[in-house]
Amino acid sequence: MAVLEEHFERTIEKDRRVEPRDWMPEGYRATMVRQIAQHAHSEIIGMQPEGEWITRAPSLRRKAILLAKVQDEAGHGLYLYSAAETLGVDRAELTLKLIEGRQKYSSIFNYPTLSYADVGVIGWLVDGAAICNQVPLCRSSYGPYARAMIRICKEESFHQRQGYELLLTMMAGTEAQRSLVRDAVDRWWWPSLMMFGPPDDASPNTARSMAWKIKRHTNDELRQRFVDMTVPQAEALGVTLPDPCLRWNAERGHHDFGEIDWSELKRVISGDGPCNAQRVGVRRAAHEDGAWVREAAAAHAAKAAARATGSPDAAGRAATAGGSAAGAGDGAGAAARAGATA
Ligand code: FAQ
Repeated sequence: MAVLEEHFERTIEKDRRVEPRDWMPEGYRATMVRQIAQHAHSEIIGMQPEGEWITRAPSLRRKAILLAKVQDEAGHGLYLYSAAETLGVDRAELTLKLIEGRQKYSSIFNYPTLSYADVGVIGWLVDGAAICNQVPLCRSSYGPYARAMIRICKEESFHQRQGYELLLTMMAGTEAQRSLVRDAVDRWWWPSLMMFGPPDDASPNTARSMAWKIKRHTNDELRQRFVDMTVPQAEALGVTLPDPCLRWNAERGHHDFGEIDWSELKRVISGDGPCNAQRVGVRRAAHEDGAWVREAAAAHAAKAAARATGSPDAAGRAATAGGSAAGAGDGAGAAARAGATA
């Protein structure tokens, strides 16, 4: 045990990656499962606010871009659930925890998208904040998470640009379009700053996660980086960020900004944001609607295994699974039949 522990400590110290079969302290495993699961849930729930605008996109081009972006978020969720599974947890179990409110997802996705400008602002600010937070996670100590993050960051970078390009187009349009952009920026600015988590002196996990090199920067460091990165982009866009205290501080070499309403973050995280119930409700309904697909897929896999091994046991299990899938509805029956003849 002491040898294994020493090996783990050396891996962290030498900045090497911890891999799934390596020994790791239970606290490290639990922290990774917590962070990766919350991150995966955020990507999946995060499809909803923008997804609501796919059918209302103002042109075919905008619809194609938005569809691609929302599909990317689904892909990110899947890579991340796969990374979590390397730690010995089951994706079905994680999904259950999400829809029963036992696991968190990012506060940012509990706000409504009121106009098409919100799609642009989410791309610019929310994906911008996500990039700031996630680029350092490409060097996170857990191998599967760090590697998943590389592709995710490349795609987030496309998302951020498409959002900014949409806003540039709207700002060059009519006064009504500019006003939609300003309104969206006013609503999303403060919640975007909250994405980075509580301030360092109220962040119970940061010190341990930094020591294990899971996190490479504190919440406040990343929040500051985001503000410094975003201010010149706002100027180029021609919008004013809704913070009268926002100004360059030459002494610090950073922008100062106003006090964040931490009570709002607490409220939203604890389930009382404007859209929490709706977001989890939609996810729960999608999960329940998909039950027949899972059952049919399991029946098909069992039949394929039975055919491969010629095992009567497996064949029996296949028949039972196929029967329950067929009982789940018309679609399930069709899928089970397809499985039987495939
Ligand atoms: N919302 O001690 P800390 C995206 C919780 S993906 C909700 O500071 P930690 C892509 C925290 O979990 C966005 N909960 O925690 C996209 C902890 O609770 P616990 C998601 C929050 O882990 C774009 C407690 O508060 N990104 O946007 C929040 O050291 C557009 C104490 O906090 C990630 O998940 C919050 N904002 O630091 C998709 C990135 N902040 O578990 C669609 C990976 C804190 O102890 C459209 N995660 N909490 O009960 C991280 O970097 C970290 O987990 C932090 C939190 C920085 C989020």
